[in-house]
Amino acid sequence: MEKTTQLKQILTSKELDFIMEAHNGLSATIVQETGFKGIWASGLSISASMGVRDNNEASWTQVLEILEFMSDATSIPILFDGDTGFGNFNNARRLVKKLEQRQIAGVCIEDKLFPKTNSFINAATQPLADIDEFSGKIKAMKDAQTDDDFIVVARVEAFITGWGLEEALKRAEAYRQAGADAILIHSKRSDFKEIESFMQEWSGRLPIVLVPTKYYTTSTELFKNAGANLVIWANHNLRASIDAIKNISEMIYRDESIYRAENLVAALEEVFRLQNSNELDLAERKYLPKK
Ligand code: SPV
Ligand code: MG
Repeated sequence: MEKTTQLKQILTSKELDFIMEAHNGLSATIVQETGFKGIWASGLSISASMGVRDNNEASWTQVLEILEFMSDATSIPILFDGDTGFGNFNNARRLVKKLEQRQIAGVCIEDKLFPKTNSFINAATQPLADIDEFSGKIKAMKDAQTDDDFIVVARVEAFITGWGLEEALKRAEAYRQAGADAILIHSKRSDFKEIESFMQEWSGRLPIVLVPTKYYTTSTELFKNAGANLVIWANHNLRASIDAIKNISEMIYRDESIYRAENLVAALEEVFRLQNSNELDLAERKYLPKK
């Protein structure tokens, strides 16, 4: 099944689904092998893994290169964190074309301004996009897609920037009317309250996507009961890798030896397996001249 169709089914199915963050071809492969139905190509994680900030410091084509590796390595759908669309409607619709060419299943754009800042940094001072401008951007993106099942998720940042329920609902409804396939309602609170009130009023007008990074103590059951369609675990592979890299670097630095580290890291054979080295071995036997 096409990756776009897979993502559409995930979003529109009755059951609550989960997608997991990845930030390169290797982590995308691992997410797929784990059993997740889809991948979140996180802006935070991709930028951090590139050693830059989540402020559009990496250009959109640099990010596209990473996405291409992620997409080539996997067969489950990737939902790309497209930040604010890398410019106005024109940049955003060109992004859709380029994503489709790489079999990326969908993109999420947030109603802030380029260059964006991560939602958990100085959130209250972040300006929101003009509703009409952002709605035009969504329309242009939906008009640009050639695959009917390509997904555009509109992310509402009203709660993040200190606005209330009314503003969040007004924006979500405008984005629905502009043609968005789903609404990501984001929150920086450590509880589920404002999202829950939003979901009650929203009452299923479009599928709802949640990112519980800050309200991680909320039980998944509550997301289900509130009627959420998709939960994004947005950054835990990146954060796990930071700890793993720090620990092993420190050990080897102190020991001036890799003796203790050997049994604490993945076997080389596992690295080769994840790279699908076996396939090249077979291909060489098939295609290289016999000696
Ligand atoms: C990301 O993963 O880059 C996101 C989610 O946009 S958050 O960091 O929660 O804003
Ligand atoms: Mg992001």
